[in-house]
This record gives sequence, C-alpha cells and structure tokens, in this order.
Amino acid sequence: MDITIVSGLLGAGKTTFIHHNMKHCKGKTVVLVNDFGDAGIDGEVLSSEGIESVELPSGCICCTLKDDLISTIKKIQDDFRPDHLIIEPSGIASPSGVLDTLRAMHIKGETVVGIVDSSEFPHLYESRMYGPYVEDQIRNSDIILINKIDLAEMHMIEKTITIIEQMNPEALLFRTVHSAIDRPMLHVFEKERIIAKDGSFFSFDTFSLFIPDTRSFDSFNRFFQDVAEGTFGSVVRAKALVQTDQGPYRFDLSYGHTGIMPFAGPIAESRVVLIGSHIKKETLKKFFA
Ligand SMILES: Nc1nc2c(ncn2[C@@H]2O[C@H](COP(=O)(O)OP(=O)(O)OP(=O)(O)O)[C@@H](O)[C@H]2O)c(=O)[nH]1
Ligand SMILES: [Mg+2]
Repeated sequence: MDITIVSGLLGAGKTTFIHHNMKHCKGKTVVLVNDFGDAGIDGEVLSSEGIESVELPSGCICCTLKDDLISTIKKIQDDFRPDHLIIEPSGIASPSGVLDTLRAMHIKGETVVGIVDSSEFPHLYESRMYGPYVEDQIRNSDIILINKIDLAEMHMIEKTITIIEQMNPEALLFRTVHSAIDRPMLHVFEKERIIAKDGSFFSFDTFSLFIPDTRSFDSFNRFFQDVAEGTFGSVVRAKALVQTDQGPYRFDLSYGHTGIMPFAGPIAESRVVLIGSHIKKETLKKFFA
C-alpha cells in the first residue's frame, strides 16, 4: 500500500489537493482525514465528491489519537485493501507525529506532500505563531506546493520560496492554484526522515456546534462575514456545512478569505467549526440558541 501524507497549516489547501489530484491515483484509493473540532467536515466534503474517505475527527492524530490512527489504518487495510492510502492530518497535527506512528507500525516509504498558502506563509513563519511546526512540515516534505499564488503578491511568493528552499533544498517545489498539478506525483520517495520526538505543538481554541434548524442563507452568510471580521474572536479558520433555505451550502473561511459554495447532496446535520484564539463561545451559543 502506497501512503501519501498531505500536510499543511490550517486552510493551506490539503483537502483541495486531494480533490483535484485523485485522478492521478492508480488503483483503489482511500483517504483518511483527521479534521479539527468535534464536527468533522472534510470527510463529508470528500465523500460528496465520490471519494472513499474515513474520518478520524475530534482530536489530533499526532498526539492524543495515535492509537486511534494505528487501529484506523489497520481497519482500512482489512476493510478496503487499498492500493493507496492518503492521510490528511488536521492543520494542527505535526507531520512527525504521523510519521512516528507509521514507523511504530513498521510502515516506511511514504510520500509527504506539504502545502503552503503563499499569501500568508511569510507572515505565519515570521510571527512564529506555529512554532516548530512549520520547520517540521517543510523539512519532512518531499514535494511542496506553493499554493494560492492567485491570492499572493509576487514578493510573497518569492519570499515563501526563499524560506522553504533554505529549510529543505531537496524538496520538489510547484507553484499552484487550488493545489492542482498536472502530473501524477504521488509516488514513493525513499528518504531518511528527521522525526521530532519532542513534538511541535501549539494550542488553538476550537469551537464546534451542530445547528438543529434550517437556516436562512442570508443570515448565515452575514454570520460568516461577522466571523471573518472578528466579531466572535480571533478566528483563523472556519468551516460549515449548512442546510439553508436555499439548499445545502458549504462555507469556508481561511485567514480572512471566504468561500461559499453550493454543496452536492443533502446535509444530515448542519454544523460549524471555528478555530483560532479567544473565541467567544458563549456569544456563539446564544447566537445559535
Ligand atoms: N483562491 C484560492 N483559494 C484556494 C486555493 N487553494 C485552496 N483554496 C481555498 O482555501 C480554502 C481552504 O482549502 P482546503 O483545501 O479546505 O484547506 P485545508 O488545508 O484542507 O484546510 P484544513 O483541513 O481546515 O486545515 C477553501 O475555501 C479552498 O477553496 C487557491 O490556490 N486559491
Ligand atoms: Mg482539510
């Protein structure tokens, strides 16, 4: 079984990469996705696109869910017998933690695809907001997508590349929009890795909420704009699947950029997940009460 780990900070374009690049995967492919918060969204997004996915929500696969990751990989092997397993750790899971788990299972030879949002990367790197996570991700990546070049100014793209090349001169770099590359690249690289044992953790506040009623599209849209403007705290990433009066919709916010897309298929349980700091949970609960 080939294994690809798709790593990247919150909202970098990991799920988008899997969506756009599945066509290059040969044989049976299964995606294991570990979303942040209690109300996973990425698994349902991938499933709605016909991609076989198994979700490991609520917790982080690089630390608290290590045992769950092992049992889930074993279960995928038994139930699906895939040729290819793609793992999307949440944007707060360190690649080392996942690699460490694979080694504990005597699995080697994975490919690590690292995705960075070039419109934000230099700021995030310089702010040290993600601590050693960034280096862990970049050093362990075989292929790095300099993504969101449509949103980034040229000097941000160049700065992103300079920082990355200093940290990992061996990685293959691609500039991408919507994480799309026009060739198969999910093949195995044999490489000695430096797996950080001390972990590279940082803490974020998350808030997940299931929404029982159908919402008006306009009011949810306004709510999402308010989230983007900081009304409910400093939110860096938000995702929602919502059954609205205009049909099912997916809302997505990443560092101030909002995406709103009709969702293919009914949504059994509308839900919203926010991640950031100083999230005003009580205000949010009252808002949805
Ligand atoms: N403009 C633009 N938007 C992008 C690009 N790549 C991804 N996006 C959007 O960025 C948002 C986040 O993309 P995802 O693929 O969900 O990111 P992710 O890394 O899986 O996010 P998490 O799993 O929540 O950490 C979505 O709204 C995407 O449509 C890009 O190259 N350009
Ligand atoms: Mg994702």
